[in-house]
Amino acid sequence: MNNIEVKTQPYSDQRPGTSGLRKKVAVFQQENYLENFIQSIFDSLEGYQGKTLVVGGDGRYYNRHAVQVILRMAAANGFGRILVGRGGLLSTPAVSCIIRKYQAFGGIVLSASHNPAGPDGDFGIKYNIGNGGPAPEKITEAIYRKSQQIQHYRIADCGELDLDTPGEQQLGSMHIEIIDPVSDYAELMQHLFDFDRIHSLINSGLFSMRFDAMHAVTGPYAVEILENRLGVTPDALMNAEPKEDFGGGHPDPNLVYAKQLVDALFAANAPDFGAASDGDGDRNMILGHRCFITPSDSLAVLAANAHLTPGYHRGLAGIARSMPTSQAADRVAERLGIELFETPTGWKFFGNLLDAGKVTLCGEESFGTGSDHVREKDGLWAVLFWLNLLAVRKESVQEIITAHWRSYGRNYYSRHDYEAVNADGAGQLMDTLRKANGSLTGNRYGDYEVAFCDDFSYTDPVDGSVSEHQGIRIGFTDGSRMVFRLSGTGTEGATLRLYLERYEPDPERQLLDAQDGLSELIRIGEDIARIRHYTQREAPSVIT
Ligand code: VG1
Ligand code: CO
Repeated sequence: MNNIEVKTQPYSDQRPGTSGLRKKVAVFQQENYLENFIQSIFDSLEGYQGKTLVVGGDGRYYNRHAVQVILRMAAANGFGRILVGRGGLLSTPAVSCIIRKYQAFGGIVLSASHNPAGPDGDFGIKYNIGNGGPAPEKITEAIYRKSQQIQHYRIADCGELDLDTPGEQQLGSMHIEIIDPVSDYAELMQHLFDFDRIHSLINSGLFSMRFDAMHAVTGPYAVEILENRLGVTPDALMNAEPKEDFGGGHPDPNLVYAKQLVDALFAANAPDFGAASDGDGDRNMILGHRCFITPSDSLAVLAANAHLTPGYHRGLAGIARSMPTSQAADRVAERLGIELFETPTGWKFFGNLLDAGKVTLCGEESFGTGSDHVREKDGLWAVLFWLNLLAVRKESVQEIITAHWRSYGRNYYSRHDYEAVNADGAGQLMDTLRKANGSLTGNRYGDYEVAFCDDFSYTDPVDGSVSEHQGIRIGFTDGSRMVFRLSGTGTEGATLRLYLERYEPDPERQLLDAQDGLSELIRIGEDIARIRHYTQREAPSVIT
């Protein structure tokens, strides 16, 4: 078998965003587009000759093709071994788990997460480093620079590889191992949580649940872990078969896109527990009988109860949350006497804190929760964590959350997204806010007075790297906050996110719907930023 060098030209738009490079499938299908990016990844790495690379994706359209290309390019570039999930499938947290377990050099994840899939949908590529986590900005910027200079790529000249038969193959001097996508991950979960106790709860006859895999990658994981190991009945697993177009859906586990599950959990005879995961299995949504847990509250509840699980019974080193995530977890950290870190949006910012042993749990408001067991957020992990808590506490989801609020106070929280708006308008909105920064302090809006306004900048406490312009924060004297930022994962126009938060210590006033609890702040936010004017939208497209 020969390796060949193919001449190519740079594309100008290969800068990774919040979570890898995400584009329309048609963009990836341009000549050499995929190959350029893969070669740029390899060109920005050092010392991988003869080492192991993990490859897998969420199974969306173009996944199989991309895996074929990556394997041939990895062989031509000198990797020694490839671990690839059967059928090219691996969830994002499973890639992280496998990189760590087999001490691989790194991994490539093929996913555009919750973005819709299919020939007209999105595709994405993410590089993960040897700790199992997303490449830090230093590396993603290096990849981008390489992509601007690329002249040729290297690829093995061979036919289609068999991705479906477990076992070993040889491609030139590189070994390829087709591995079971689920077993290593399932074993790790079993180690962290009390499967016997969860099994008893599920089979007690007193508990019912639903899990919605949204026709994305977590289907096989849910079947093996929830059904085979924990005894959940097959009819409790919804949309468990992965499809290349995710069944035409939008595998984003939230109140808007996971409607089928939400309807089931809010029906008259609703089950006790409901959960969903996203396209690549790193997000989670938690529901109880006619009740929804915001991801920010979920992080706080997991932190406050972690000692009840085998994996975390020794307690937590610290907690990290992304800046726009609510401060509910801060109150738990304070009571536990542990440190809380506030990072920019995106899981890559948690890696150093986890590696340094400074934090055990991490979370983002965007339905992401995880811990030091891997270096990605982890959807099924969060579901199992909640099941473990329900099995130990023997209370309902609703009882657990109201007790939490009573004890710590409630952080009313919501995110309003204006998706795919005009990019210039969104840019102007942010610029105008940025310029107004200093002059807002002291302004009064109804009951609220601005205490500070800034553009969030983060200095990594481990390596000192600085990340600027991570979102405009407006804080009020009563501790309420709003944050404005533009999405770094969208593929159409711009997406404006408005994050809103208000603290309510009084248990008598904690039971409002979040939109009602935040109504005045919502109005103020729309006003201050002149959202209607700049986005030409009357209302947000998604409210979570
Ligand atoms: C969004 C979320 C962010 C998350 C990222 C990747 O980014 O807000 O919290 O880490 O998606 O999640 P942005 O830049 O669009 O706000 V996933 O599940 O897409 O890998
Ligand atoms: Co995801």
